[in-house]
Amino acid sequence: MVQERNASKDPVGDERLLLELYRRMLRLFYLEETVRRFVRQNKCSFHASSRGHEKLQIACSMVLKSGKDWFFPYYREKALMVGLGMPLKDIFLHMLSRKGDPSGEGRNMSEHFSSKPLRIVSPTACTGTQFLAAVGMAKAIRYDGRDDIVYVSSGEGATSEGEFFEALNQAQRERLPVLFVIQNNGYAISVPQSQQTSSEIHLIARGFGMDAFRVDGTRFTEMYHTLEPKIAEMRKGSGPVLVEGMVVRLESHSSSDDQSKYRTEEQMEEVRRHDPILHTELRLQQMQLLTPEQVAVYRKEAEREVAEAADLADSMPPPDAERVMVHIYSPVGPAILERAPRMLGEQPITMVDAINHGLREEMERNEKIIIWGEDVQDPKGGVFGVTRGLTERFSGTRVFNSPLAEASIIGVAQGMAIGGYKPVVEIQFGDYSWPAFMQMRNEVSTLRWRSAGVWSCPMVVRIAVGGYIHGGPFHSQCVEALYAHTPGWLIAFPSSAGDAKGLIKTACRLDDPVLFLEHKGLYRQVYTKGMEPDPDYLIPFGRARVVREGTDLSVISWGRAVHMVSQALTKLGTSAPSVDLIDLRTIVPLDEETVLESIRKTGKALIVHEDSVFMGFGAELAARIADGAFEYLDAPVKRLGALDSFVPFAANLEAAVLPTVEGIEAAIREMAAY
Ligand SMILES: Cc1ncc(C[n+]2csc(CCOP(=O)(O)OP(=O)(O)O)c2C)c(N)n1
Repeated sequence: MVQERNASKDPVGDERLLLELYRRMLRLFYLEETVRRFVRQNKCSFHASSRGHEKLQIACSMVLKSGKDWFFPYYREKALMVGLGMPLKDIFLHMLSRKGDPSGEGRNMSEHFSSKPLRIVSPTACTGTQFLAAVGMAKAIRYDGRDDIVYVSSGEGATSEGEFFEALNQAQRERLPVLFVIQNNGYAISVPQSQQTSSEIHLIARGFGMDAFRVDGTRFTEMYHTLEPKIAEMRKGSGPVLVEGMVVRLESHSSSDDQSKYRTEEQMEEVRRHDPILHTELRLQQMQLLTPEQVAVYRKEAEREVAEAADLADSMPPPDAERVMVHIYSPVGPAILERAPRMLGEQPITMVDAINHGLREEMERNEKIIIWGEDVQDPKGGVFGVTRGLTERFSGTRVFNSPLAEASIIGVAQGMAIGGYKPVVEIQFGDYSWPAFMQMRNEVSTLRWRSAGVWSCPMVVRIAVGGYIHGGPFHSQCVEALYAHTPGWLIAFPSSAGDAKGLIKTACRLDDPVLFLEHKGLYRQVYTKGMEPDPDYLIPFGRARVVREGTDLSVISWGRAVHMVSQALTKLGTSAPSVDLIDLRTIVPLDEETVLESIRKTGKALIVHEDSVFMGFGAELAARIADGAFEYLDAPVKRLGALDSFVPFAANLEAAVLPTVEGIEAAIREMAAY
């Protein structure tokens, strides 16, 4: 270790801080140089250098508390990792995607660091999605009454994403402890900031009423002096802060980019004048804190440290390919005692009541369950009344309205789930789940897997779906097929009150994200009513219900279509074939065995669903039947669903597109005659 020369007081009041900054920046420098070499050697396929951002990132690591505060970083933050104390070997294991990579065992792209002990939550490559999860984590911290701070960062380009605005809005409205750190290097790949916005990032945040300011991110003293007191205030509950750090990008956007195509040599010359490391090195010498000889020793020491870590990581083999499917789902399921339910009361209940009672019972059992969504709070209790009475029973802290922003509903739920809560959120209509699709498809679904089981976000997303309510093209969609195509989610789609209660209760106890699809045409239907199962009755996911047994034809269905099949059979009366009617109840996991067993008995399969036929979930079922029961089939597998159209508004047009009882009747007759 170098002996530092005694010198005059530095501007921060503690010269050790400057020396520590320098030491960490040097580590970063050699780290980036070594990664560059690994890229040239084809050992690393994605490198986004943090050179030019390092002072801002390390300053943040020095004003925040590593291991206590929470970090939702982006892909250009190696310097932050060094600053927070991530072991250099771990950084290389991740950059090289080697066995033992603690950021995700080689599943996540390099530059996406994660660490449970350092509270660095595994990021995705999506620009801007992280803002909402950070807000959710800050909410969890607020609920716990702790004084941790949540750091979330991005470049200036990513602030054009809607999630950024949604996050500013919610963090400020709830005065949550989120530190937004926007690293403005002037470019989003090749796009200059002038093509992103006519405003300035900190001014945008001020528009939300947030405490926001701009600093020169290449100067330590200014940043440190500005940030330190702000952080202290934030710990006392002053609310969110946004800092726009003006930095430079010294390298190309990434190893896949060549900035010489859009930045001139003169521009680069100017940028290099702001090199944060050279600046500090010069300053330390001007302040007589280090001699040129000591600078050389500091450099050598950092270079050696980095080289050792790089060699160690480089000696590791690639990750185990056999484990690639591990951690898509949790290995832990709820303990379910399989038995017939004990029925409560004298009167049958509707599906709305069943879900409401299920939620009520689970909230009583688990105080971590928090419900939010558009209009869910009392007195309205949801546009379909499913959550009615729950705010009154459990308070507005546990059941409340969200802003009208679906990406926020899901993104914030992810963060709160990571923070140990169990969000049970509502998306008012399946048709409006699409603003949240990025969160559902890339964030929530992948978290457990991409972090190799280190992070998870179990939650329930209730979504009202389905047509036959004259809701037109934007209040009628059946969304199961699009979501079933995304691993990581479990999907329930009940057709009766009793099943709805048993399944929502299980959903609330599962350790995975669950999509709970509720057909709004069934909510208050007389034919979905049933006696109420007791509070201990849980239905396992992946267990279909055989609605009626028969020998001639298997009909596989779910949701409202199950009732339409029953109605068609009633209409057929004595001329009906003997039908095995299977209600899947859950789409994921799929009870393939019950389906195949039925077909082995009947030799014929008709799949009936409400969603359109092309690429509907019936296509998957038909393929599985072909794979698993081909030798038993006496007829081609038939699918019946909506036309490959949108659902129109006028009653006669709606009837022309969605499946009809008459159509099902005809299909059953046709199959029986085959
Ligand atoms: C949602 C999304 N859209 C596009 C991309 C592709 N992309 C990756 S980085 C990037 C530019 C981001 O620039 P900025 O936010 O300024 O950060 P910087 O890389 O400059 O640090 C783009 C367009 C992405 N990863 N995610």
